[in-house]
Amino acid sequence: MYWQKEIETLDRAGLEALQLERLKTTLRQAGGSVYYGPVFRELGIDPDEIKSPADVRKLPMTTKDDLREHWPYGFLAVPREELVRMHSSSGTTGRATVIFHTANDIAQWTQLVARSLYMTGMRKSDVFQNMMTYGLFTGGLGFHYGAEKIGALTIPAGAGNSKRQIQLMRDFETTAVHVIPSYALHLMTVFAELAVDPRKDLNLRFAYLGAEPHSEKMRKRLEDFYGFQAFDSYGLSEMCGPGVAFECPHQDGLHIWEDQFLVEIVDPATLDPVPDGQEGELVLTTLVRDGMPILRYRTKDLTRILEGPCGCGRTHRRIERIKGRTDDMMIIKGVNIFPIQIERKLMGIPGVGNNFVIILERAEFTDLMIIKIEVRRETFMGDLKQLEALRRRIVEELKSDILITPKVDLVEPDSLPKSEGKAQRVIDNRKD
Ligand code: DLL
Repeated sequence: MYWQKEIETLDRAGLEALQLERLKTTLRQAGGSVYYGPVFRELGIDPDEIKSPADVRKLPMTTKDDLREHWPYGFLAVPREELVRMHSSSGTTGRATVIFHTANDIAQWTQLVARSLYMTGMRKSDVFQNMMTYGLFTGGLGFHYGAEKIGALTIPAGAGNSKRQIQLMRDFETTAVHVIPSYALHLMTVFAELAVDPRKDLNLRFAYLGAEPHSEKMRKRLEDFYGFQAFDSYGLSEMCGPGVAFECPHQDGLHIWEDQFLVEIVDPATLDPVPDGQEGELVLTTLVRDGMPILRYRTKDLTRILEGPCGCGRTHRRIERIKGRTDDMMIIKGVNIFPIQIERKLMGIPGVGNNFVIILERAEFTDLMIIKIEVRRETFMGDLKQLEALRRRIVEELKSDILITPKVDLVEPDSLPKSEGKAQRVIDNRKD
């Protein structure tokens, strides 16, 4: 049941000793980069003075802006000819950052993904359809290499082309898929159009959902429809890509692979560490990256450490499903709201379809939240009174959670813009 048993079950003392050794090596490596070299000299950082993984706090934090300002090669810690691959972040929040890998970096990352997939039950006999974009985005190639390492038959389907995806699943008896959750939701409409029932007509066993926030309710909805078991997969290109943290079969949080990353959770306002169990921003340090080591990277992702051991026997700590990014937070009439709170409510209401968008407007100095929600075809075509009842129910349920009253518009299935990549859930038309 383990891909790398010794590493996956290493006790805390062993793990910390490994982290310390790797942190020192990383610092020596990073000190050679155009960016970290002068920073280390200015702060007087000496790798030999690092005595425990907790000493990571002596190091400066790194932000996306630092990566952007030293674009493209400022963080390189090896000569350029050592690099074999470039990837980039999806750039949903500004100019994309680029990340470079040596052959060893790719090998380490491949092991992480293989370890994660094996943990969920993927084996050589599986047929794995990778429905993520191949290219600069890490979701395609990152998973591809990991699944091949296990020996699964890997279909590089890429994103989009929904009908072909379904055809591939049927023709080759796909057992495992990797998909962005909002796209998996959209695909449900296409299944209905083609009158294909995944539970009866397909052989899906596992799904890997990642790259964007999604709720437990969304997982349940997808599992009910497709008949697979869905695992949450977290990662970011700055650390490598997918494979940073992953759910095990116990599905109570995501194991974050601490042999390859040092984990901190900090208060996003003060940057002070928060106690285990308390929510904060995830900050990560690479421990095995040669090409482009990154120290104390502010992910902007909000989560918390789940305390206590996991029944699967792995010792790497677990984080809770990501709640969202600090920059996704909407402030409406002074109330802080995350898109996932709205998604979670909507996914639990029967009759609600597979897509929605939140539009923020400002009229007469007052903020207005409009939510356009696709409903199921039979609901949309059915009795107007029932449709109005559904609309009212949605407003009431949302109001009880987010404390403001949104304007809800129910729209036809398939009428809202959809994306093959990460969904854009919020359109903010407010002018400051
Ligand atoms: O999204 C890497 C990835 C690919 C992860 C495929 C999982 C599957 P980036 O494009 O750099 O990399 O975006 C990273 O996406 O900081 C989170 O805000 C968000 N994100 C990634 N996975 C999850 C998840 C890839 N499981 C950013 N839950 C991260 C919530 C996620 N948010």
